[in-house]
Amino acid sequence: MAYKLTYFNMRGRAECIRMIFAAAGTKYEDNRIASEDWPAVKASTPWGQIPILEVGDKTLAQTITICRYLGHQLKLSGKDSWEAAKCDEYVDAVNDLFNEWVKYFFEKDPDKKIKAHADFKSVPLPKYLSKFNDIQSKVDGPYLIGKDLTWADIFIADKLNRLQETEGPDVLDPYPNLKAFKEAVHAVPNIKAYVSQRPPK
Ligand SMILES: N[C@@H](CCC(=O)N[C@@H](CS)C(=O)NCC(=O)O)C(=O)O
Repeated sequence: MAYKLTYFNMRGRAECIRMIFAAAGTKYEDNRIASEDWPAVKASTPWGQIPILEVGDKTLAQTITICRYLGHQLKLSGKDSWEAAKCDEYVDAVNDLFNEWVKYFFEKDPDKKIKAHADFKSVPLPKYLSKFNDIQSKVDGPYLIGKDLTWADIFIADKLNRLQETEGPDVLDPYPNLKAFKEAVHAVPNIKAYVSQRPPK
């Protein structure tokens, strides 16, 4: 199967997709477009946005859909339909957290941004991190769903990495199970090798 991933020359939404490919040891074309080329590419995408994944002559859009599809293709969706559904649940939940994060992160007004950031840190951030920490503490294994790595683990570990970048490297310290989970995902040999040589941003 020939896979071609198209995104900007940055981590952003595409990084979890690159990490899924890395984890599975699957080759793909990492098509990183310059922002000046975006208007020409935009018209050819299904929803006017990237990332997109071309699979042979077919095109798939929407980050989570692409991750879920690759999870099934590359055997990273858990052992049964229940575990596959838990992957969806946890990714939807971390996405809810990031919907709150974007409210402060992309706020242009400096005063509103300070207030929105304080709100984010006081309510959704601890709510979601403590719930994920609790979920992980009940799993027999290092990940969130079970003993085996899933695409949801990779998606969520990448988001936790983003939180460490924006909220500070110690943001996971009050959540030891979650912190250990994030580190376990990044210690998977194929992921570790990929992350050690990826572009800095
Ligand atoms: N729901 C989409 C959102 C994709 C999205 O917002 N992509 C941004 C880059 S992160 C984009 O294409 N921006 C350029 C534009 O909208 O013209 C997904 O999850 O993939």
